[in-house]
Amino acid sequence: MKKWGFILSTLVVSAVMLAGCGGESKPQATETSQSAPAASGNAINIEASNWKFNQDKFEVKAGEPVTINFKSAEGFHGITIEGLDVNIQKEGSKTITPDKPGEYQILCSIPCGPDHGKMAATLVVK
Ligand SMILES: [Cu+2]
Repeated sequence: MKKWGFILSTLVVSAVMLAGCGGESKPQATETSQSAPAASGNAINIEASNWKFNQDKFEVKAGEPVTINFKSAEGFHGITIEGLDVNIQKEGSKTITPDKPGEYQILCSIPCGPDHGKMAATLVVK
């Protein structure tokens, strides 16, 4: 919870700073820099639909914290990552630091329908 509070306040401070700087520069420049915070830090976005994930493979670096953002874009799904402490249902985020390089199976954790068993992706830790 503290983390989110920090991120939120950082965003607010950034927004205020951008607004302050924007007074003298052109509006286009402000818009471009506003998209920067979303890309900061290591994060992967996994989206589930009926019955697949948005990517077959997700790559992260070993030894670096990565935030896994999960969302059920269609239907009701969840994810577990075998060998890693990740279990998110419907939607949510979890930050992990995978230490060991390798390939980890990402599976749907909710019996979601006829092709539930086909829902699989790979997390590659390099
Ligand atoms: Cu499922």
